[in-house]
Amino acid sequence: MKGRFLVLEGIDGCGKTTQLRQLAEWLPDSGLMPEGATLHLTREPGGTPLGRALRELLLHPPDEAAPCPEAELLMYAADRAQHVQRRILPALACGDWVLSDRFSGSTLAYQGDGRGLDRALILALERIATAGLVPDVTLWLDLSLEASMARREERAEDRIEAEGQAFLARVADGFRQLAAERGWVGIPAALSPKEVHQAIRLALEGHAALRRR
Ligand code: T5A
Repeated sequence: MKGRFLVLEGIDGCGKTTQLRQLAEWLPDSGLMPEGATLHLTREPGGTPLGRALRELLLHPPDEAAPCPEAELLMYAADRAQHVQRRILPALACGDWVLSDRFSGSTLAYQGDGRGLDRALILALERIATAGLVPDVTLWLDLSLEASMARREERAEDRIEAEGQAFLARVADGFRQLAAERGWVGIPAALSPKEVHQAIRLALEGHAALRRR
């Protein structure tokens, strides 16, 4: 028996954390998960103890420790390798379900489209870090750049968010392209949290990859 792997992707502030919480309440009793299966909630970076240390260095490093783009790419890959090997694959092997806030698509969008690092190199690292694991469903929360900035206006920015509007615009374009290439489920994320949750429920209930086998 193999579990299912679900991922939420999108630009900063698109509502992943909000929706993850709502899914945590709904999914276990949705009738989609088999009896006895547990739902594991996780995120990247930071889904393991090693990942939490890397997350701090990636998002809130002291100035002198801020990684260069290439080091940043390798740190996200290291976080993912540990996450896949220590947390995601063991859970899936038990028949459990895993719901992750971000996965490898984020690296293609942020380090690829945002930073301009070589796509072939990122894809090679993706193969190592994921060990070939592909999400059963990726939900892409599609939010405009303007709405993302407005939602985060009052919050302190982390190192990636502080890259500014032009960077985030490239990331947003990258996500749009990836969603089309990889068959992600697009969810209109500018609606109210309740409406977004409803759209996600409908998408999951009708998704072929989540039917009982
Ligand atoms: N990163 C990550 C890379 O560069 N490469 C990688 O490979 C990976 C994995 C992660 C950072 O690392 C980068 C991307 C990120 O910059 P993070 O803290 O996990 O850092 O950052 P985010 O994933 O962007 O988390 P955020 O908290 O910023 O955004 P969320 O989780 O998408 O949004 P959420 O739910 O916290 O909502 C943001 C605000 O909007 C409101 C919420 O109340 C909150 O105030 N909101 C809504 N308002 C109106 N309508 C709705 N529908 C709303 N939904 C939420």
